[in-house]
Amino acid sequence: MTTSSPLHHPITEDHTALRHDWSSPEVLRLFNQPFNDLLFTAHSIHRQHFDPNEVQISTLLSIKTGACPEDCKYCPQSVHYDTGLERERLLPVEEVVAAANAARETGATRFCMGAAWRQPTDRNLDKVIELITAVGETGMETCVTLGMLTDSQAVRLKDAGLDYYNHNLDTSPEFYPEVIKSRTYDDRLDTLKHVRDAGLNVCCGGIVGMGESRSDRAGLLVELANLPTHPQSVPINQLIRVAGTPLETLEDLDELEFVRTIAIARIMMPHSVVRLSAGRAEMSDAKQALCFFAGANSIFYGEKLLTADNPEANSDQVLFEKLGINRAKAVSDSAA
Ligand code: SAM
Ligand code: DTB
Ligand code: SF4
Repeated sequence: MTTSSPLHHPITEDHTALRHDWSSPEVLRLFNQPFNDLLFTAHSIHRQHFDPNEVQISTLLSIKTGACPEDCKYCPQSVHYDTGLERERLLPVEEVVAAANAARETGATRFCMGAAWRQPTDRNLDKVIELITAVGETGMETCVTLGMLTDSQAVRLKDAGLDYYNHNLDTSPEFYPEVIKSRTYDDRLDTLKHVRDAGLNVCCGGIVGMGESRSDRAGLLVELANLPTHPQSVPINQLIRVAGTPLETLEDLDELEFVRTIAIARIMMPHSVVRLSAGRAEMSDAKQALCFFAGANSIFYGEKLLTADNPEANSDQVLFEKLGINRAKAVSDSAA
């Protein structure tokens, strides 16, 4: 018997049921389990909390592209690396609303807007708030990712009606300085606190395949699950090796190791929506199917992520049909 529940959990969490005291050795023991045992556990937990045949759809739009002062080694938008990316100023509201309406037509329930900033200025925020208001009027959930936020900026976003803020921890605290020098892990934790305290839903995850060890993957998941509240949404990105970035020539991460990471995220954060995020354009149908079995229940849909390619909408449609996966309905639809 499947106990299904909508893909949208309220912001409040049942603290008695969820753990926030994971240790790295314990999580490494999960990683070391036989693959079938791990996937069986993850899938069983997944079924207790979600409809296993339902996936939530988000669509991304880069609202301000390139020329970012940060030095994140994976990122095509950093000013430190020559990736041949055309920079663009903040997009006008009409263009953003047109993209949001197009995304809604394809079945997306959340529209995520990303800006290549270290942190927004208060004037930047005025303009983003206009975008949030306009996208909110389409009936979609809104998410933005704008870099670091102060506590008062987070409150302004909440007051403007924003639903989710995305800010990733990216990797373990130990591996982090190998990837990013221009802001610290604690800076990220501070922003997450501001977002949480403002009452926004938190979207927070990381990237795997950046040359980190299994212990680092365990360390990232420990940090995410030991936050005071599990992030409502947990994006697990597979590194897209963009030409011109320092991580361009890294080796492939073993694909079953990626599936294990998804499975363990599901076990540790059983109520969170786990998103199979960047990197799907390079994944086979079979790998994605294993990720959905392991507990992933959200994707980015649409031919572009922020700047990188995502699978063609049509091939995702075919994959969903082959797997018998349905798109989760919008909150407003499921409440009806
Ligand atoms: N500038 C803001 C920030 O970093 O907080 C928001 C946009 S940033 C592009 C959002 C996230 O995209 C990053 O935290 C990272 O996890 C992910 N990302 C960026 N480049 C990526 C890549 N090449 N492969 C996988 N994920 C990537
Ligand atoms: C997240 O964790 N992944 C998305 C979203 N949050 C903003 C971004 C992926 C970016 C991939 C590289 C690009 O498109 O530039
Ligand atoms: Fe800038 Fe965000 Fe890219 Fe880092 S990940 S370089 S902060 S756009």
